[in-house]
Amino acid sequence: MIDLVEPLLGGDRRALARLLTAVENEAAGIESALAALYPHTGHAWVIGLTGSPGSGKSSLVTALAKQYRAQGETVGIIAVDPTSPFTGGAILGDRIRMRDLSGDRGVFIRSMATRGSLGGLSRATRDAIRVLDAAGFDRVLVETVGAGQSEVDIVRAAYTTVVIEAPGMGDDVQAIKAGILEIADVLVVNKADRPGADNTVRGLRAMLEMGHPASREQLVRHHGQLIAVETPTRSGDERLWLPPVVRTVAIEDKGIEEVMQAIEAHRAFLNQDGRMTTLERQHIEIELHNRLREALMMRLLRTLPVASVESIVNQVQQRTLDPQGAVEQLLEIQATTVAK
Ligand SMILES: Nc1nc2c(ncn2[C@@H]2O[C@H](COP(=O)(O)OP(=O)(O)OP(=O)(O)O)[C@@H](O)[C@H]2O)c(=O)[nH]1
Ligand SMILES: [Mg+2]
Repeated sequence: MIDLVEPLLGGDRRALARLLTAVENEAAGIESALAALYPHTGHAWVIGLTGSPGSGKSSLVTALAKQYRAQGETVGIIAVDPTSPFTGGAILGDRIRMRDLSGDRGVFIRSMATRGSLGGLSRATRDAIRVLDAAGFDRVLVETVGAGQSEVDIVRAAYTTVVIEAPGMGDDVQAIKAGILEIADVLVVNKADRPGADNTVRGLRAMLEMGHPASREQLVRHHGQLIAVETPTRSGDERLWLPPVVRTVAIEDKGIEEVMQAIEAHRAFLNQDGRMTTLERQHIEIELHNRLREALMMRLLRTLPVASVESIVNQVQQRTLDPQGAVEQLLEIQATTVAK
C-alpha cells in the first residue's frame, strides 16, 4: 500500500484506483498509506450533493464536472450508495449518465457502496475524499442519496453542501425533511423544465425564511465534542449565510453556472472571519470522536469473552440484571481481562 503513495502523488491513476479500492475494502496496510497522504491533503474544495432519489444528483454532478473541466479544473467524483451492498442498478445508471466524462484524465469517478455499518461507509468516504485530494483534484464532488444519517454525515466531510430537489416529487416541499434544509448551503431545484418548479422554489424560500440558520450550528455541535470549539458569535445578519435557491435543468446544462457561482459565494463566505478554520475544527473533532468510538468499540468487542457476553444477555433477559448494570459489568469484565 505504502508503495502506491509516491505514484499517486505523481498523478498515477492506477495507484489512485488501487488506493480507493483498498479504502473501500479496509485492506491491510491502508492506514499507513492514508497517514502518508494526509500531509498532502487540504487543497481540494469538497462539495457534497444530496437530495431525494431521482432528483437529478448524478445529472447535476455530471454537468458541474463538465463545466469545471471547461474552466481547466480537475474533478474527483465519489458516488456514495448507502442502500446497496452491491454495485447494483443505481450505480450502473450513474455510470451511463457520467459517460460524457469518460476518457478525460482530469476527471475520476468512483462509486462506493456500504459493506458493513453506515459508520464504516462514512469513514471510507472521508478517506476516499482525502485520497482524491492528495491526488491533486481541485474539486471533489460527493453524491449521496438523502437517506437520513448519510446526508448529515456528508456535511461533516464537505465544505459546501448542495441539496437538490425536483418539482412534483411527492408532496413537493412538504416532502423535504427540515433536517435536509438545515444542512443546505446551496439549494437547487432541478428539473426546472417540469411543471411545478415555481411552487417548489417558492416553498423552499418560505421554509428557509421560517427556519433559523442557528439550527445549522446546533446540528454540527450536537454530535459530540472532544474539545470545546468556539462558535462564531452571531451579531447582525451579515454574519449569516442564507442559502441561495438555484433552478437547473441538469440534463440540458442549464443553470449550472449559477450553481457554481453560488458555491463560490459560499466558499468566499467561509473564507472570511476565520469561519473556515472553525468549520474545519468542528469537522476534525466530530471525525475523531467517531473514529475513537469505533476503535474503542472494536477493542472492547475483541477482548470481551463471548461466554461472559452471553451470560450477561441471559441475565438481562431474565430480568435479574438491568441493561445499564449489564454495561457496567461488561466494562468491568473487559478491564480485568485486559489487566490479566
Ligand atoms: N426533465 C428532466 N429530467 C431530468 C433532469 N435532470 C435529471 N433528469 C432525469 O431524472 C432521472 C434521474 O436523474 P439522476 O441524475 O439519476 O438522479 P439521481 O438523483 O442521481 O438519482 P439516484 O442516484 O438514483 O437517487 C434521469 O432519468 C434523468 O435523465 C432535468 O433537469 N430535467
Ligand atoms: Mg445518482
